Amino acid sequence: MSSELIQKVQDAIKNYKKDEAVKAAQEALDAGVDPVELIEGMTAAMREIGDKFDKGEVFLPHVMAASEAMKAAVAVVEPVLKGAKAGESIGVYLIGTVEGDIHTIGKDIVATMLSIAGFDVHDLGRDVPNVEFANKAKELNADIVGASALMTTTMLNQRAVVEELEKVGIKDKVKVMVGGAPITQEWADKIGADAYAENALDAVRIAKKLVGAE
Ligand code: HCB
Repeated sequence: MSSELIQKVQDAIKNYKKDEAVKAAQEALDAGVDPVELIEGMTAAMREIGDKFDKGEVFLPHVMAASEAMKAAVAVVEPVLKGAKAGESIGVYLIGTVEGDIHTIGKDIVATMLSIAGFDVHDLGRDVPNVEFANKAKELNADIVGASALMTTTMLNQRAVVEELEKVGIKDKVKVMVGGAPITQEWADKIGADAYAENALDAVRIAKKLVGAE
């Protein structure tokens, strides 16, 4: 039952049907589907669209329509997740999508899940200048800086963020976590990041470990 309802949301996203995605997401929640499982299902649907785009089977307007449907469906699930938010802050997590990159869906999901887990999350948004990550991290005395990059071109700015943190003298005080579709553990190691997270659940688990909350 639960998988059928998740499938319904996935189909709506893959068919670019925003209203249906919203309706199906609400239906799934009402039927008691786990909100985290629901978001994971949506993520898988979005990845399929990305693969099709890669193969030239769909084009940018399709990707935009699917991402609009996904964002609308995520918005239905978010209040439910936020209702489960933990009380006291376990650390300050500064997150943003790197300079030159406007992909926000994954970053937003990570921010929501971290916030539910008890982090005090500050979201810089998208296309964030490298230096802004460093300045804001210093100002907030952040525990973790999370830089999201979805393109092979913009992932280079994750390295630039690490360098900016070094320049303002806080690289040894703050942990850097990197994520996004083209990112790997190998890349994280190469640029001197402290951690790589493959998805939002991973991000929460690793972030908790980094601040000693697990
Ligand atoms: Co976009 N796009 N796109 N896109 N896009 C990608 C990323 C490509 C891989 C598609 C492809 O070619 N196969 C590709 C990049 C190729 C490359 O590497 N060079 C690409 C391209 C080329 C572009 C444009 C340049 C297209 C154009 O204009 N010609 C343009 C970018 C402009 C720019 O940024 N300057 C563009 C635009 C768009 C939109 C606007 C249509 C839309 C984004 C809407 C939005 O975000 N508000 C979009 C989308 C949706 C995608 C795909 C299809 C899906 C991305 C997504 O939302 N995935 C993507 C294909 C793909 O990723 N395979 C495609 C779902 C989320 C939930 O997964 O991986 O983002 P996620 O996040 C995960 C995970 O990575 C991790 O946790 C998240 C949750 O589980 N994580 C973190 C992410 N950040 C983290 C940070 C942390 O601290 C910790 C963990």
